[in-house]
Amino acid sequence: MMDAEKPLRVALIGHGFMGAAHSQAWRVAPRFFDLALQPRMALLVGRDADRTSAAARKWGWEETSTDWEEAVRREDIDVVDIVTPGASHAEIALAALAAGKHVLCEKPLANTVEEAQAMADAAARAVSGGARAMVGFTYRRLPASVHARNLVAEGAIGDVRQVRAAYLQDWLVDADAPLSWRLEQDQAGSGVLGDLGAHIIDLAQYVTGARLGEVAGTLETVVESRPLPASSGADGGLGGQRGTGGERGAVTVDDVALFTGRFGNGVLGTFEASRMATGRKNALRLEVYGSRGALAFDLEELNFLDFYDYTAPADRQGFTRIMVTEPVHPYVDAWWPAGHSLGYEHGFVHQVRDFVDAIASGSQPSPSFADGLQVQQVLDAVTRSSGKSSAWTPVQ
Ligand code: SOE
Repeated sequence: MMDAEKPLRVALIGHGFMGAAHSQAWRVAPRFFDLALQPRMALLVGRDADRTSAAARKWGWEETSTDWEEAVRREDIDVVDIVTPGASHAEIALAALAAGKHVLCEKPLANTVEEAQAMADAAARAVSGGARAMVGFTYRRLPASVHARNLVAEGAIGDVRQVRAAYLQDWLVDADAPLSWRLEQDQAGSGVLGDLGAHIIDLAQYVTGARLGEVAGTLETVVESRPLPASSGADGGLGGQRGTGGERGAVTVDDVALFTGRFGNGVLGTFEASRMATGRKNALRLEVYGSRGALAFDLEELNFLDFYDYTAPADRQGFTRIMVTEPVHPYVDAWWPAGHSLGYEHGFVHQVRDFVDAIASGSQPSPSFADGLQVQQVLDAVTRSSGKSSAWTPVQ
């Protein structure tokens, strides 16, 4: 039995938007879940000493550093949590795993399949030394997502016939929204395909229990140059920031990604990811249609799951809006009484709960780095397919 008071000393590498979400999760998870190990927010790492110190004071990290390799070297760090731009995921994760640290890495796992493969191989090697690794697809950790997966698995909608997934934002509709690392190939690996497309690929595969085997897609850069940012903020963009109004730099990634996928069981799915969907702020929608019913999940109404029972008498068929806020629903009993909603940040808190549980029990975290590699292979297949007039392209 693990000592429930044994600390799990965490180093967070990065402190942009995901730094805030992960900090909140490390702080809140032990207050709402009985964890077998007690996370300690030991070290926050960032490039700028002043900004990192300010973030540490704001979110409750004990120490700061501007050197991620310190987090990897220190014997008094157990977990390295990576929330940097994708270009540094592999380097940091490989070093941390080699040092025997547990690693949590934001999505997408890496910028290339080669990097993701190296990370998955390193995570597999590290298991025998006790280290565990997880990739951060948090939307599968919302109660409605888990409930949807359970309903599909128990046959509530019968055989899956078709899948539709979209993840739409509009923070880049303005051509004068400034450049940021998310718009540069060498930093982000891809644009909306990896940023939002990765989420709907993972969620569609998680809910249906099937994996994509081939895809045909199109990537589009709608605005090809943008004003250089007024400041070098870690997350630039994401709405609100203005450009310098002067010199412009090239956008080297996609703004819109559209693709068709065929799952291993032959089922077809359509996928849309966009940062140009005016009025859509964080609109992820997954629809799964089956022989006996259907499910629909909308992130902007994440406490609900729409369910259609095709076996009901014809005079009373219709989509039922399930409020996924009952204690019987996944994760909910740790929070509030029935009907009291959860939010975007709770997926991150549940992620910490599940990661700490896996570390404490020695089990394999899910999604693993191998799962992250498979999503990277889908992203790569869409990219290879794009420009081939959407030819079907095997995922490999
Ligand atoms: C920006 O598109 C972003 O922050 C994504 O990078 C996150 O993964 C998503 O959860 C919210 O939107």
